[in-house]
Amino acid sequence: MNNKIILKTLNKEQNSKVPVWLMRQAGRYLPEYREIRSKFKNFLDVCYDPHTATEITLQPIRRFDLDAAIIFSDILVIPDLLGSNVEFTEKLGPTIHNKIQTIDDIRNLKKQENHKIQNVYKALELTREKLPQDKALIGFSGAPWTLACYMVDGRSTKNFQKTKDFAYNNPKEFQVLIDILTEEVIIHLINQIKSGAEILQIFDSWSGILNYENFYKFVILPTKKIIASIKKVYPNIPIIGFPKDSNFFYQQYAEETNVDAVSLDSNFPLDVAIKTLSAKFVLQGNLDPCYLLSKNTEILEEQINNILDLTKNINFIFNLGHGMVPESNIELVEFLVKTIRNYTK
Ligand code: 1CP
Repeated sequence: MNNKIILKTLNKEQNSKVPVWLMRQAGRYLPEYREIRSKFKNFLDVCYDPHTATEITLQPIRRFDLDAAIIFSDILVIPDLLGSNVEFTEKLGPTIHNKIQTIDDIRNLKKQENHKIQNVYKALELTREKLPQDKALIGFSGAPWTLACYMVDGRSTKNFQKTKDFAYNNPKEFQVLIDILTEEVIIHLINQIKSGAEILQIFDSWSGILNYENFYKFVILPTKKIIASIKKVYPNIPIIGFPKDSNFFYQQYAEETNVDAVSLDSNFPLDVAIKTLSAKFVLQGNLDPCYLLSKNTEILEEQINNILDLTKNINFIFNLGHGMVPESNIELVEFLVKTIRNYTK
């Protein structure tokens, strides 16, 4: 029997408790995070410092009774490994200095030698040593499509139109980029398992901007390959897929990629997910992160109870529909975790 309740749920074992963790549970809403962050200029240097990354990973676990820690890192470590030269600026977010603008830029992509990505694996090892035995450690990666979006557009945009334009006009070459990223994601995720990750989550934050044809090519097929490759070596490590904002395509994503669990964004109707997905897949997420901004607990409590009532008879992991925002109220996070902890199915 597993003493980690999130693993019980992911393995579909009988479980009267609802596990909980929160996307971006470590980060700017915590003063202890801001203090450490102020000592570093470039955000990725925080991720590449194993002791600092470990400390930040553990911060929310010390404060709240969460069931899992997610390693403090970022999806953009893979583009950085491939020579994108990623910098985070205060207001703009990530900037990719070596954007992909031509076919040659894809041909010239090269894995950087002795890259600091190794420090992410050291951080996982250190975190697993320090993490209480009843808590699980989550490793993660961006999915190929989302990584390609940042590599081609060069920064966060509304609709990543440069990436789409490049993909539509250079289908062969764009597929080469997706294939390179698919291989790197597989390696990155397997390295994380070897370093102590017990669960994996694949973030496809921009999958929701694609039409069906392109969703199939750039989201479903690469994710299917990633999961098959990992399952071949580690069949028992649960994998959570998060094809954010993919509404009608969620079902096919889950069926074809063979994920163990799907993370639902806040727009996906939970009752529909229960009807269409919960028989085969564990569900996670859905609470709008903005409910953590309120000044009082009542509005949040109603939302939590709605979700708990609806998911009473299914395998469910409590989480948000997207990452926590920096303005989140710490007391409400405490309240949320306690409410779920006190609930028995
Ligand atoms: O200066 C700071 O403190 C930067 C804020 C920050 C944090 C806390 C960034 C910059 N990344 C992170 C950590 C992070 N990123 C985690 C850590 C673990 C945890 O959840 O606690 C994870 C899982 C991510 C994943 C990530 N990074 C995603 C996928 C999830 C999502 O939000 O859709 C994406 C898209 C990124 C890119 C990224 N990293 C940071 C920023 C500002 C962005 C851009 C986001 C955007 O384009 O809107």
